[in-house]
Amino acid sequence: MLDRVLLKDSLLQLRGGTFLSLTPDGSDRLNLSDGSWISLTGRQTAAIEIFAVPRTVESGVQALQRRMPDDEPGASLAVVMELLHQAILETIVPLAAPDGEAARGDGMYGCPTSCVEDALSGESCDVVFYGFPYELGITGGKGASGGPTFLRQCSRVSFDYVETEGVPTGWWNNADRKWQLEGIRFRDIGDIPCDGAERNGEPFDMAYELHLSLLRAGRFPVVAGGDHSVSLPLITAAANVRPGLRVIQFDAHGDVGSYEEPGDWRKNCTHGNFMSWVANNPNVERIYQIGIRNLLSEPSFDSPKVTTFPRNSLLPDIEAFVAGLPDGPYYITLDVDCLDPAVISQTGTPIPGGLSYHEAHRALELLCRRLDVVGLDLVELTEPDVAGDLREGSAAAHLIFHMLASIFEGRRERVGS
Ligand SMILES: [Mn+2]
Repeated sequence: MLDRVLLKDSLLQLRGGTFLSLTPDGSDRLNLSDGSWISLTGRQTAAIEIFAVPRTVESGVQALQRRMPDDEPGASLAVVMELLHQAILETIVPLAAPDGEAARGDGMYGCPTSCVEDALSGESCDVVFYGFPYELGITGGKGASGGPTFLRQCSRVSFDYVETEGVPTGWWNNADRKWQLEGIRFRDIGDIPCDGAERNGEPFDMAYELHLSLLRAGRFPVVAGGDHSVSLPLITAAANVRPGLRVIQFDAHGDVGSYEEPGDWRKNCTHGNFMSWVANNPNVERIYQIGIRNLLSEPSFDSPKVTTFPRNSLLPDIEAFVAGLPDGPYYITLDVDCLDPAVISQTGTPIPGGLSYHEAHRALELLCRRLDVVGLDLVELTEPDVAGDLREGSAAAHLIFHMLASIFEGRRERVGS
C-alpha cells in the first residue's frame, strides 16, 4: 500500500527494460525486465503508452481519462496505482541536491520534499508533513481541497527551514526570545492523491496505512486537510498504535451524528459526524471539544467519553485544565472554524464568536508542551477569494509551528527531568 502513496507532483514512468509487444492475435503483452511476459487490458496498455515518457501522476491520469472517456470516475487513477503497485511503473522523485545535502524544498516551511520510503527509513527525519486534499465529506462551502497547497505557500512566506551540514538550525522566536525546533528534521511527503476519488474510498485507506507506518517508525505526522472527515483514518491509526488515546478537538461544531448507531462509515461519514466513529473506537479513551458553538435542529447526542467546552469557556481555566489531564497519548485535531471569523473566515462553515488567535495560541502551546501528543491535523482551511491574500493561511501556519515547537520542547523537558 505504501508505495502507492505519492507526491502529487512526483513523476512516474515505465520501468526501464520493459517494453510493449503485440501478439499475433492482436492482444497486448508486456515484456518485463526479468524476461517474462504478462497480458494487458486495453486500459493498462493505454496507461503504459502514456507513461512511456515521465509524467506527473496528475497529468498521466488526465491523459488516460481523455483516452477512456466512458470510464467510471477513479478508474484511471486506479489503473495507474495498480501498475505502480506491480512495479511496472516506477517513481522518480526529485529529492536532494546532487551532493546529497538536502536542498531547500517546496514542502511546509520550505522543508525538503521526500518520497515515503525515505521519510520512513532510518533516522531520516522527525516530523513528516502531508496533505490530505479531500472534500467529498463537506456539507457547506467548498475549497478545503486547496488547503494543503495554500498552507504550504503561506508557511514558506513566514518561515525558512534551513539545514546546515544536515542539522536543522531551527527558528529564533523573537517574542519569547529563544531558539525553537533546532535539530528537528522536517520532511514533506506531498499529498494523498484524491482526484477522482469516491466518497470515503481509497484515499482513506491510504492515509490510514501511511499514518500507521509513520507512527510505527517513530515519526511525528502533521496532516493538512481537506475537510474534517479526513481526521477519522488519522485518529484511528493513532489509536491503533497508542491505545488509550485522548483526542482534543478544537472546533465550532461537535461533528457528531449519533453515538448510538452511526452505522457504516463508508456510507455515512462526513465532516459533520466523523466524531461519532471516533467516540465508538474502543482504543479512544476520551474526547475534549473546545470552541463548540453551532446551532442544531435538535439536541446533540451525549457520549460519556465526550467533554464539551463551549465557545472560549475553557480558556480562563486552561492552565488548571492542562495540569489536571491524565498522562497518556493525545491527538490534537484543529478545525480552523474554532477560531473567530475575524481571524479565519476562509472555511466552509464559519460561525461567529470563536477563539481569538491569542487564545488558541496560548491553549495549544500549554497543551502541546505538557502532553504526549502523537499527531496533529489542521483541517477545513480553504483558499482565499483574493489570490495572494496569505493572512489566514499565515495564522494557520503559525499555529502549527507553535504546536510543534511546544511538543518538542515538552519532550526535551521530560527527557531531561
Ligand atoms: Mn470540524
